[in-house]
Amino acid sequence: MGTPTAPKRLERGLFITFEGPEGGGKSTQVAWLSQRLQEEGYAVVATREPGGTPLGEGIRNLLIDPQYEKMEPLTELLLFEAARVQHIQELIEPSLRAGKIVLCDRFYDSTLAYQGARSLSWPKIVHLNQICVGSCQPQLTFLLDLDYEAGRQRLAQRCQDDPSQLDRIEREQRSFFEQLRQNYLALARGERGPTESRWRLLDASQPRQEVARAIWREVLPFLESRS
Ligand code: Z5A
Repeated sequence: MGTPTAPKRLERGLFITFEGPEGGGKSTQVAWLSQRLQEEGYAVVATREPGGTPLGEGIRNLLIDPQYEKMEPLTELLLFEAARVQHIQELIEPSLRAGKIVLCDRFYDSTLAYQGARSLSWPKIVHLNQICVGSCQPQLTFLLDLDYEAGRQRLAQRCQDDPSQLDRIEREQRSFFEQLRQNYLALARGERGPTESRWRLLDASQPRQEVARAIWREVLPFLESRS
């Protein structure tokens, strides 16, 4: 039996984030891409926000618990950012330094899109994101764009049409979800600040395999340029 080969490491790691409204298929695509990259021999860390560390997962439970329906928008913002600081320090940066590919299901753009749909000022959110994220920036960000109706249908399937299964944020009004989708589209199109070349806007209503193929096409050049 031959000795197993060590996973391939990239010189500076590679940080890829997945964003979008609920039901867009982020978790599905993170799992697929993670498997594909590992089959190609890369060292991969698949993680999520809020979460990714024991403390972050604890904060996640607070954030999505429907019993805290009275959570203040600023409290919510600070909890997302607190979980993120822990995630970056404990998992993301050490993994990138070790040359791994980090796939993250949501990152700070979720805060801009979701908390930006609440009664918080945009500059305040941007400023807090800068403090908490610092130089830990993704090189590639996929926006899996899906309209409200399609996202809700997928969510209904997951919850087996039982509204009591919805978490605190999933219980928001339709207008909230429509606003956050517009926030995402504005970010990806560079309408809320400088145009950032890291964005890739994908139609998440396509079949899973089509979305996965589109993602792979975008990831390949990054692997080639960093190997
Ligand atoms: N949030 C925030 O407000 N601020 C922040 O800073 C951060 C997050 C970081 C928890 O996130 C909540 O926190 C979230 C945003 C907020 N609230 N909401 N709503 P989350 O990522 O855990 O929650 P989510 O985005 O709602 O997860 P999700 O509904 O599971 O979405 P997803 O990961 O994009 O989709 P999925 O699990 O891969 O797929 C959902 C279903 O659709 C599933 O049955 C799949 O089999 C199916 N699916 C997936 N792809 C397809 C395609 N292409 N066709 C058909 N069906 C598909």
